[in-house]
Amino acid sequence: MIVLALGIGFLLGLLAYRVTEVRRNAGLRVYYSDLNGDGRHDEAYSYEHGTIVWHTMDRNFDGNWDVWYEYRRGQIYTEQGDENFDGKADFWVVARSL
Ligand SMILES: [Ca+2]
Ligand SMILES: [Ca+2]
Repeated sequence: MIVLALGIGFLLGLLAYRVTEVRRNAGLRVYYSDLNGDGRHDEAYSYEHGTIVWHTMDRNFDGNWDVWYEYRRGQIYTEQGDENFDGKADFWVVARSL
């Protein structure tokens, strides 16, 4: 019963994030979402053996990622952001300890 509930919760989560494509390669899975419905991916979550390792977003919907989160042990370790959308990170925040 718990497994069924978790499975349903996972599927509802996918719908809530408008997952449009899932790519698998060995232990890596990447879930892509189209947040504004224009047919292009705007957000991606990468999982390695079921644990999140990357999350990236295209906040201005220009087709280029502009914020990147790196996870370690399931928690955000670094955040990089491209605030002026020139393709280069303008800030980089590293977690104090993990
Ligand atoms: Ca889009
Ligand atoms: Ca962008």
